[in-house]
Amino acid sequence: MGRSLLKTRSRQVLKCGEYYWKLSSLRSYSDGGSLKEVLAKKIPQEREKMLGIKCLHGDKKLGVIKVSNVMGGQRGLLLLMCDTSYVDPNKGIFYRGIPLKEVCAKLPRTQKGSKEGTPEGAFFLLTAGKMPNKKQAKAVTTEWQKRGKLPDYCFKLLDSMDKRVHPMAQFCAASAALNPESKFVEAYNKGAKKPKYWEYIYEDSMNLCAFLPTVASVIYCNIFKGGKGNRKLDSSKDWSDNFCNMMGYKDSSFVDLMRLYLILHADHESGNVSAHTTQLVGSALSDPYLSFSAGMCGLAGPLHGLANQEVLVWLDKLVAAIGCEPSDEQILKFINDTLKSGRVVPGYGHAVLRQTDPRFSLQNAFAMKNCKDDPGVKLVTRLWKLIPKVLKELGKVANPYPNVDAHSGVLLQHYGMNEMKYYTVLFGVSRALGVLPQLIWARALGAPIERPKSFTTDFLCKFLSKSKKGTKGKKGKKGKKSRKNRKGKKSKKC
Ligand code: NMX
Ligand code: MLT
Repeated sequence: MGRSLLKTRSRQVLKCGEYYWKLSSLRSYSDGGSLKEVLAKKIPQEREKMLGIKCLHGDKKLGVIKVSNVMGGQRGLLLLMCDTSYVDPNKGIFYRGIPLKEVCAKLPRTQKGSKEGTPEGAFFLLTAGKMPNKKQAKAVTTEWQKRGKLPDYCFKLLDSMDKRVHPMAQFCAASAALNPESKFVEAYNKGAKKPKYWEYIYEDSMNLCAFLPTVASVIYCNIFKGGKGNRKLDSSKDWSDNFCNMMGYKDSSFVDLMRLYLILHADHESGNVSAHTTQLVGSALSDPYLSFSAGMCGLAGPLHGLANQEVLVWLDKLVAAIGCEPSDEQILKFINDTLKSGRVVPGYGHAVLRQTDPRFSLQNAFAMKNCKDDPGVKLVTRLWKLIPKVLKELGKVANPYPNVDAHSGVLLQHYGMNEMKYYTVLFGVSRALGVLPQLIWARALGAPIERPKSFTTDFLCKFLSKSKKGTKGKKGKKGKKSRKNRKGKKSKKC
């Protein structure tokens, strides 16, 4: 592009920036401020950057789309933009550019005596894009304590649920049912303007996060503890501690495990089913309660979050079949029998990762420090060495190594949480910390409604016979055949 054209384009960018987002009317805030203040400062800069990229580079190509990509679950296509986190196939997840291990090490320890950072700090990091200081992380904890009183109608809904309704179905129902609380819906109906949407999505996200420990603990106590349990938030406790306390767990080591768990499961860029569903539904301007609920319906699938339940079901079957301390040969036979029966080995494999998931390794490190002699932990650690060998031999599994779900259940069981049907709810509570910041940013940057174009098989066959013709040359015999095909009524021979 010529210099003068570039200048004109850049001027246009600034012009649209000023016009559309009214940059000058937004206050500027210091970096040490609250989460909302940091966001309010960052958003105008990011809007300007995005607008510039779109205006200057909108027609650049990011790659080619192969038929196999489309038919293979869009694997490998660069289709989504997400700044909260990024998955490197070999190194795993980075929150805002920081490897997860470092995130865990650096998050401020705000609770006296705790060895872990808080999920509230992780929410700050994912949302604001910077590591919070102690005061900032603590401020999120205080905000969530203040906002956390669950409306009565939600308690009533949960109390009315039949115990056979799966905990994840209850979690999805309660999250969606909270939508009368939506500040976004209220503002939208009053005619709020697009540049302001993010502020209401932010309010809804903060409130939803604040409600989740109560929602999730009521589900736990209703299904597994005969409805008994404390339903009140304690202002001296952080988010995780309140959650554990309301479920009836007081052990400080378990609370630390919960803090770690809720940090580790929060975000995994935006292509995974729960994050993408939340984004997709949010793009129709459905409020965060509905969008999150939709994402959670996706997390409830056995190939996604429900795998943490499936792992424990599978381990229980293994122990029932071959005992607590089986030989390697017995384990290998059990794995092969699983595969022969047409089932996957839960907790292993990944669509993007090509190495052991660092979230698995971090849980294993916690286990080695706190409960290395636990029989479940020992078994999971042994399986880590054996399962990849078997999966590699199949020759079709892209990633034979363990993912996040392979470890979490045995740690929970060590502390007495044996209700495996409940495990995915814990994953869901954590996932809010990633998908909601993604939603705030989508509205802040004015992301449009998602609507990819689909095509019919017939279109594909016609397209393929045309491209076949192109490669064979116009005069070739086969070229003529395909021209005939094109004239024919249906081109089914692709
Ligand atoms: N056990 C047996 N077969 C497997 C496994 C596994 N753990 N992982 C992949 N395969 C098979 C897969 O079923 C497919 O077979 P086919 O062609 O006959 O349909 C083949 O290997 C190729 O699949 P991949 O390209 O390796 O995996 P893909 O990207 O399609 O799927 C998962 C990724 C995670 C869905 C898959 O690895 C899986 O089903 N794992 C077990 C379930 C699980 O642990 N899910 C949790 C993922 C993490 N999370 O929390 O969401
Ligand atoms: C996740 O955490 O969402 C899972 O690892 C699945 C994924 O990233 O595809």
